[in-house]
Amino acid sequence: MWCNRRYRLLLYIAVLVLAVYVVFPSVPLQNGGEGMYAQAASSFAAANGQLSVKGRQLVGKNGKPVQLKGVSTHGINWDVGYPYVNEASFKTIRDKWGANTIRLAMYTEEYNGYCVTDEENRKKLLDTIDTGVQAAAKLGMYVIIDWHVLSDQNPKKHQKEAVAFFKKVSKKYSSYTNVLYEICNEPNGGTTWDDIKSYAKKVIKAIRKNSSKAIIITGTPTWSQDVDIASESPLKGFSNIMYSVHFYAATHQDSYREKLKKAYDNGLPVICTEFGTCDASGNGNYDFTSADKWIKLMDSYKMGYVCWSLSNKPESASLLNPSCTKTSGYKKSDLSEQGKWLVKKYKK
Ligand code: IDC
Repeated sequence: MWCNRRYRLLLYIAVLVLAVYVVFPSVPLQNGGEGMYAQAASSFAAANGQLSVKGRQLVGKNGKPVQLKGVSTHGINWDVGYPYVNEASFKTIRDKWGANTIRLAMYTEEYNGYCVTDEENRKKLLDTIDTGVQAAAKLGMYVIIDWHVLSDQNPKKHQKEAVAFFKKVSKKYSSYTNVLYEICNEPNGGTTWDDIKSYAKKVIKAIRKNSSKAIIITGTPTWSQDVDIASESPLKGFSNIMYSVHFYAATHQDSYREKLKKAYDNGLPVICTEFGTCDASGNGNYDFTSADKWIKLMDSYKMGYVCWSLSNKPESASLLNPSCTKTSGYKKSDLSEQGKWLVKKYKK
């Protein structure tokens, strides 16, 4: 009798355990060797794992092409940028918008940018990056840490700070397979490809000491438009390097798409880490016809792209309406015209 009761109890326990496994099949698979962070095994970043570059194509751990579709924050040094860096926000973007990637844009020289601010603010910037990386990891999204060179024009101007910054973050995130490093947003003001290459070599070497495989993306001359120039003389001696092309569809039309075609034909691994559907000022009218042409071209290359920007700042490039004060849980009515267009593209 006692024995029977004990067996019955064991049976109940066994059935209960089995039931839990049926209801939550992913529980024992979490953390399945995909870096030291918890993420759902079915997620995009878990499925594709450590990315690498094969020829001109970005591929996942199984060697199959991976297309990143992302959203960039506005500058995390501004209050139109950092409040949107939170897990609930990224979850909305993942689930409702269809994005698999977040870009954390950290300006270097604009207001409170990393190279022109004090230690306290630098720490805040690093904390925001950490919030973003952890949230993305948890949600199974890729995350691009962007050193947002803009008014400083030539990345060599803050090369020392860049090397120190990337040393720090690549060490901190060395076990994270969902982190990509973008080492200079948009060189401009006549910065040559040789300047960029010389800068890139230094920063890449610093990152490679901590992370042998992470994807590293370098900007290209003239606000990251001249991928054709980069394709004629790419960096040598490193692996998993990509080159960024940026466009704002109302300004950058056929002749700029030709540059991308040329780079692609020359075998350059290109990724679009920033685009908008308005003009290059981030304002003006939208040109969705031109934007559609860009998307079609990039899709034909299985190339990744990231849209500027997750903000309610009153400017055309914002994905949210100025009247939207939420920092997560965005509804369709909260989206700008560009936001609505983006969701249609990403969710298809
Ligand atoms: C713009 C922002 C704007 C901000 C300005 C700072 O949208 O709110 O005041 O930067 O200079 C880029 C840059 C990106 C720009 C964006 C739109 O990478 O920083 O953001 N743009 O002008 N390249 C082309 C366009």
